[in-house]
Amino acid sequence: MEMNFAGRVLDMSRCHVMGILNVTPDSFSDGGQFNSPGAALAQARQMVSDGAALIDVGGESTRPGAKEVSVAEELDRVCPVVEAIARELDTVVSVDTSAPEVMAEAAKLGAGLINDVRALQRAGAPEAAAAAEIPVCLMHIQGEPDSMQENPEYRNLRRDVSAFLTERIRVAEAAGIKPERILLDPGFGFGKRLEHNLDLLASLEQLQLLGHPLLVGMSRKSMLGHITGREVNERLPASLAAATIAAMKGASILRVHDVRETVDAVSVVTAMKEAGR
Ligand code: 8Y7
Repeated sequence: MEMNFAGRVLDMSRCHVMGILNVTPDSFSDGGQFNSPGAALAQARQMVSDGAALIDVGGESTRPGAKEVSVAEELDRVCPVVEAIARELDTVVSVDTSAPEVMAEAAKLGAGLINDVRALQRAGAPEAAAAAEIPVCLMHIQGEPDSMQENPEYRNLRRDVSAFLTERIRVAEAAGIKPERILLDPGFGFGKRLEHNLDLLASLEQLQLLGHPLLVGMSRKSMLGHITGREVNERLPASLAAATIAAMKGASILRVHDVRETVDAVSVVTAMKEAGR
């Protein structure tokens, strides 16, 4: 169960930690802290030394209600950082983008994963991802980030999420993306209320049945705020509990802000799984 991320190979039967690196002026939990390429590289270096196997570089805020950025602006923010991390650090560089131009350019600069919260729904995205010849994460989303949390409804949540991902896999493969390069993500918080997020977490094993490794992101999200009543910067314990549950349930990659702490939590799950085999 290995996956090749532009030359770096990860065993997807184990759980890895992906550090979040926002290069946006407006991200919800660490907005504006890492805007220059040098500061971003320093933050990435720290996350890699804390045990991040991947770094997810994002230049478009997808928090509910965020404004869209132009492709030119996204390229400006993301490319120098992708290039610097790929050149300097021993880690997989993931590019968090929905824009085909950014996918193509980032892959040229050494990115090893395309993380598209719109699951290649933008025109030209499936073809760009196929041509990049690196893995892609297809995430479930209902609606668009600016309006997705307004009143999300499902006929049958688990079936709807599964059907959406199955269709996106079909589109990806039709464009020439190899099945061994596809990861899936239930998209916690993307057009979902608390009850939806909890049901998807409870049934995470079901998504594995689609036959692709899972990437999940719950770090500091409002679902954890709703459960605990904590503000965004006080959600580390809840984030670690969520990460532990996802690792137990077989997630291959956890997208998180707090790398060091999450690596420790995951190491307990991994140690238990190894002992139990
Ligand atoms: C996710 C994500 C975000 C997620 C994947 C946040 C970019 C919102 N969440 N990508 N991106 N999965 N694959 O709160 O859950 O971090 S942004």
